[in-house]
Amino acid sequence: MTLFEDLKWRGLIKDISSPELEEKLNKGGLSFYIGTDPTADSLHIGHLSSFLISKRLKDAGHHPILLVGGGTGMIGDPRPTTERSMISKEQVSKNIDGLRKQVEELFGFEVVNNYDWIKDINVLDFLRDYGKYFNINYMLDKDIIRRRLDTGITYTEFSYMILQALDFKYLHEYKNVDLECAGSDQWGNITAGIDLIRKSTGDEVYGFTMPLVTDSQGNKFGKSEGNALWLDKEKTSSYELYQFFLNVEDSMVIDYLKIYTFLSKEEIKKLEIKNNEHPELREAHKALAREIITFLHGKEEYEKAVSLAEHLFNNKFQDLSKKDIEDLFKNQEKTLVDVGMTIIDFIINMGIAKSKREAREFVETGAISINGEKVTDLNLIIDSSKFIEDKYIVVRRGKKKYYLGEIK
Ligand code: 629
Repeated sequence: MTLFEDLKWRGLIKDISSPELEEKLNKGGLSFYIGTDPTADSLHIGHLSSFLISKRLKDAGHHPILLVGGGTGMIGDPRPTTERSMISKEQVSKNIDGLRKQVEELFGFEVVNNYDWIKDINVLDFLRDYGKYFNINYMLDKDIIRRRLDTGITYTEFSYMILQALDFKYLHEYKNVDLECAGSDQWGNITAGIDLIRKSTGDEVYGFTMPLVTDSQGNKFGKSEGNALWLDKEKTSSYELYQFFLNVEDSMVIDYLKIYTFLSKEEIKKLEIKNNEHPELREAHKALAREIITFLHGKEEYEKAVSLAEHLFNNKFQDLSKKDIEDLFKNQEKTLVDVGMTIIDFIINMGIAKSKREAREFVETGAISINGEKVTDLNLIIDSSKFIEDKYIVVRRGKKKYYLGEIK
């Protein structure tokens, strides 16, 4: 398969500026760029697919440049609904440091910052050298802008596309960049750049986008309980990623394998058959989690995530660390408790039972376990030895209900 056929097969091509691009992509040797604004100090799953495309292009012999938008990040790319709140200049520069480090480590791309050239353009040059190439009707016709006309858009955000277009022109002139790629929400900005370069220099440059990744309902993919899944393991643990990918919809898992992994067509086909014949084995899901976590955080982190999942499955917490407990029970409410209570008072304090009678019944029927060990002694004292690293205590009632206690 050629690079282009592979990208198509993976479902990674949505818009493409010209059919000539196919041959150019297959040939190799293009310098291309992808941009991201420093809205946070880490990328999240929503960014990953387009960064992985860039990695695919890199592996096929093209030269990738990541542009971090130190300039554009101070303006904010218009979203379809409402104006963005501006982020402080200090925050922008902190975020850039985080992104630069992460991208260099994960992807090995050359990184540039558009603040370096945008900061030197004065307002008169901006209007004369760039503004003159932008017809207002052309700008108003861009999808995102059209969608904002009802709710309103400031001149600041309206100007954003000119900045992104001049980035492309700058990188074309100074870094031989001939291609910009991104998610499909960026199509308007990419074509603005292509048109600016054609009008101002006569050169033909290219762009393509990939579809935004969604679930089967068309919702943006990559949020766990409404929160972003970050690529920084201090913000989102490998265990949380593992759980997330193990639970993606069966009907979508093969699509995600194509988008998020470097597994070959043959390997993915095999997993597709397994997923159809034995969905309960979750082989495709496990491969997805394995490939992504190993790529992002390494083999050891992946193995740790699997091991934590097994600990939970086997109800075994004795040998875990504080951090492990925090990863496992991230979304669990914690109850602050005193050391030295009897098991009965402890159960009531933790909100597991409403009365002593009920608490005794739970213990007598063997429904309670502490850190994975079944409690049978009605006179057990919950002393400090019961707290993992002098901090947490995990209680399970019945088969599924967990409670987390923390020393007061
Ligand atoms: C200056 C800024 C440029 C080129 C690009 C940019 C950033 C661009 C943008 N990108 C999104 C972001 O920053 O807003 N205007 O979060 C995001 N991107 C990755 C994908 C995307 C896109 O980083 O392209 O489509 C998400 O999948 O939304 O000269």
